[in-house]
Amino acid sequence: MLRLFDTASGTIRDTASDERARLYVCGITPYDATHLGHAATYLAFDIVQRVWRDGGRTVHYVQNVTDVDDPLLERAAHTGENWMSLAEREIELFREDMTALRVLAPDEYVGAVESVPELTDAIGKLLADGAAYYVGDDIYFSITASGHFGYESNYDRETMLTLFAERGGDPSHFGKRDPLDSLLWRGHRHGEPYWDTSLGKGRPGWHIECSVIALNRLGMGFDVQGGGSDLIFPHHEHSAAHAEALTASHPFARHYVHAGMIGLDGEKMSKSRGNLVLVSKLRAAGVDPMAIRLALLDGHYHADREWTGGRLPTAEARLARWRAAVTRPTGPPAHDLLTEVRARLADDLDTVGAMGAVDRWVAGDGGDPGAPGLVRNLVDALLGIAL
Ligand code: 5CA
Ligand code: ZN
Repeated sequence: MLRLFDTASGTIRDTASDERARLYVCGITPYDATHLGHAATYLAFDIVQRVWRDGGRTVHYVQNVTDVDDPLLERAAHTGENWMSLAEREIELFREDMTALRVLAPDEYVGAVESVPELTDAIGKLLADGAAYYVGDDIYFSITASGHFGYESNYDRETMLTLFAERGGDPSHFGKRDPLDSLLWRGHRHGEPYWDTSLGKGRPGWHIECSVIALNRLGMGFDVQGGGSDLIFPHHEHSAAHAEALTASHPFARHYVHAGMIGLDGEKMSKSRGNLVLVSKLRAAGVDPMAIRLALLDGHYHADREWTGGRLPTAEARLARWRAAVTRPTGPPAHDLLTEVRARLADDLDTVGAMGAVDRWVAGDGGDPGAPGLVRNLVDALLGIAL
């Protein structure tokens, strides 16, 4: 049984008791290339999927791609590129990076653009139910429409207001009923893309995208809603509240799981700050993607952590040791190692502990001819490292 830290309850709890596990992980906003922070977050959820599959569960994994939103449109306006071709190029690069890192692909990879009809249907229903209201041509969600608003982040109102302003919200927008009410639909502004719909001309807001894409494919009460910790508020709080208002049921997800932020030079690695180490740049420089993967898994997913120049050489040396060890004709018996790696990963994805156990096997000697093959397979299946 995989146990994961759930942000909403603040505890480590069992996941997915059903045979079919349902996973939603927030996807990229494709205006710049995948950096090591994104990669670390998708790797954490890749381990979730691998542990579930290893435990005999089938996994239904849905991921979105925010292929129309302010940061993408702003970047395209800045460089003069068409926003759709920018998105298309960056999505392709992201997929190449994920494939190189051996991240298992989601079953459904769904864009906001292709989901506009679903999104307008949902927003129309929220309007009809009194959970949403017009401010001019824009439509806002009323946080009072969900009886549980705040349960996911557990932040106090002041923290919510601060984070809302920092992360794409508009607390002081005139005409809103509550500063924390979030944008569901943005009425058409000159120069911006729009759809001509029953709601009027405009484009969808951000939180409703993940809310509806997840709800319509996984249903309510799915197992894990995942992303980086910068999505705890407002994004995951609001997407849960939207779905809960839409269905008059609770909760949206059973677990809210958040990966820590990867930092560089003491600051969160981010496209807007520009302090990036790109997966594609490392690959182009000839770095083995398996070394990148090992380096990122050598730290607990939940903790904020710093990327430093020393991490890659350490991972490369470890990878070489592991590769040498599995090409030996014999090694120490490895059944206990398999049990230990499984136990470490099931305990809130303790990849550091799992990798330490592999190190100990690698350093040992023994005469079991089946062991090197078993270790190669378990490292491949559970950690996603091809030796
Ligand atoms: N499209 C939205 C989600 S619906 C979005 O946040 N896109 S993103 O491209 O900005 O981020 C993609 C994922 O990477 C998110 O889960 C985000 O939390 C995560 N992420 C972004 N920066 C970092 C970082 N420095 N460290 C770890 N994870 C990060
Ligand atoms: Zn999302």
